[in-house]
Amino acid sequence: MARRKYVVGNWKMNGLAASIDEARAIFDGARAYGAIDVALCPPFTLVAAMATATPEGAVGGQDCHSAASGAYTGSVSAPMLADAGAALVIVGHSERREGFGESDADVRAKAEAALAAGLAVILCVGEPRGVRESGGAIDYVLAQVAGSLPAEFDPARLAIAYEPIWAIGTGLVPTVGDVAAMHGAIRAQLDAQVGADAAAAMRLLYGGSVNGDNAAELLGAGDVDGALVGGASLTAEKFLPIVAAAA
Ligand code: G2H
Repeated sequence: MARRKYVVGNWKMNGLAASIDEARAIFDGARAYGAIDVALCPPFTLVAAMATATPEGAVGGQDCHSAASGAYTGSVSAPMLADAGAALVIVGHSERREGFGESDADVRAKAEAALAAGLAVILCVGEPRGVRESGGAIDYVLAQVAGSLPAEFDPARLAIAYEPIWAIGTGLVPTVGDVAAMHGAIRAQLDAQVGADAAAAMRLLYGGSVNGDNAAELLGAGDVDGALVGGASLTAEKFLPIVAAAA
């Protein structure tokens, strides 16, 4: 089954109102590449303005709460993101799992809340350096997939991003062979977990130090349907070469 390539920018805690111009430049530039899905996930403060300024319906949040509303100071719910114009949300990023103690069950609840609110989901998984070095990366990541994936979902609306933690923001990247092996293992597990048709429809993204120089190689690895990009997604100059490599 043909899956459209998907390149998503995760701005993390970067971006002020003036950055909306950069987002516009990114979406304008990406249009030249045709049949490819491009999305940007800015900080919450920019979601509504960016969604209004960029008509593609491709702006998302970087996290959401699993509850729809309530006494959760500082949190933002999935229906609130949708209300602000978001079309998607990232859940389970390692900077949330590690920095905020989010478990697989938490990530699964967030994914379910997001889907119920009509958002598409990018669900992140990835192993720490010690696990990679001890040879347990695939088992570790497959356990995250098993524990984080909602019981039922539209496979077209849920992508998995494999982001080895040791590759995030470090300039280090796995070998193409390691990326292909991990993505192949995730696809095989999805096949067993959700069925062959759903597994074949789901997009698997690679994330971790993707840039214009390494994108073509990483995106060319087996079972890689796109990229989740942090630092290199903040400007059109850095992000569009990655989009071009995916096209
Ligand atoms: C991994 C990635 C974006 P970077 O977190 O999710 O960030 O590309 O800066 O490594």
